[in-house]
Amino acid sequence: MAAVLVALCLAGCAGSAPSTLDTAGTGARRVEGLWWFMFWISVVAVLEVLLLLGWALWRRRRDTRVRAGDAMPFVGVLGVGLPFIVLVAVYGVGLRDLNALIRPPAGPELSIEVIGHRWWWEVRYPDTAGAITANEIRIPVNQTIRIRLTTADVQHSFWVPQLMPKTDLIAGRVNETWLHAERIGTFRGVCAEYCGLQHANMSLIVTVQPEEEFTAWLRDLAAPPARDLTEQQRRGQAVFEAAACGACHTVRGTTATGTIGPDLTTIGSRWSLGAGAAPNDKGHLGGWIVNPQSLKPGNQMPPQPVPASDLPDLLSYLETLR
Ligand code: HEC
Ligand SMILES: [Cu+2]
Repeated sequence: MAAVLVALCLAGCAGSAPSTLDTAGTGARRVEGLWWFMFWISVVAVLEVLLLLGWALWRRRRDTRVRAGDAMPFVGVLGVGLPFIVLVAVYGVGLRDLNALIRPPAGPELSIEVIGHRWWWEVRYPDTAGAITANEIRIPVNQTIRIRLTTADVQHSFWVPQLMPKTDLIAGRVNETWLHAERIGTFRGVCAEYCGLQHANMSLIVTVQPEEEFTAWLRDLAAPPARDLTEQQRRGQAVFEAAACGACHTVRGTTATGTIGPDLTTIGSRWSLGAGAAPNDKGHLGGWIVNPQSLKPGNQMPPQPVPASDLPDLLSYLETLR
């Protein structure tokens, strides 16, 4: 049993899983502080109980004439008084942190809208017309970001453990939270509310960048630079526009304006396919298009009957969308 627990802990600690104890955001740091506070209180409480138990066993052997009433001061002080003080203290610290988490440390400098879908994230920068992407968020470092959350279908929950605590996405309402990243890096986010079959494959990546890098990225996202397509890539674009893709997907600057699936304007640079279901390389992209159900069973994209002879052209076109 102990060996299993140790193995589980090592597996959990050694991997690259996003840990709430390795924080890079103001909100998550506060939660981490609360975690350690409660951890050390628990350590002291367990030690206290073990010490008293040891002491009781030791004393019982020596002195058999203890009367029940002798224990009353102990029960009063250590059994009632101390737990009361500890619980009130934890409650007070918890309230203080909750209160601090409601309000951002400074006025938000940037707004982002996140819309949950089964099973992917739509991401919009409402202050920059046309800046839409999916399953990834980029933000400038050391700025306060307002995040407005809603859902297109069922309930989801937005959680980037290293940066901020969870906020639910609830149908018919907009929840607001904030994010303040303190260092540059890439942080994984997940859906933290069970939302159906592919709940586990509903991840996103938050990339924290220096401000100039972020501004350049946002500009290109809103107005993708003109692309010089080769003959093959141009054939691929024709395949894309002739197939059903445009009914569900948007590629800005083309006839594809669907909104059922993720915006594909920058699919070529995305970190994954299917919100973390598969790596984004040519092989997986081809497999995804022909049968997305094998890589992410149950997802909302049906298999696409693209002829094998057209697939290489389509793939080389999709790779240019970055
Ligand atoms: C009926 C709607 C529909 C059609 C038609 C459709 N897709 Fe999709 N597509 C989706 C949905 C929904 C997703 C999101 C699936 C998920 O991650 O759960 C998706 C995801 C994708 C992704 C992964 C995007 C990402 O960021 O992870 C790619 C690439 C893609 N589709 C390409 C295509 C191509 C190319 C075509 C045409 C040959 C096509 N799709 C046709 C609905 C559709
Ligand atoms: Cu979800």
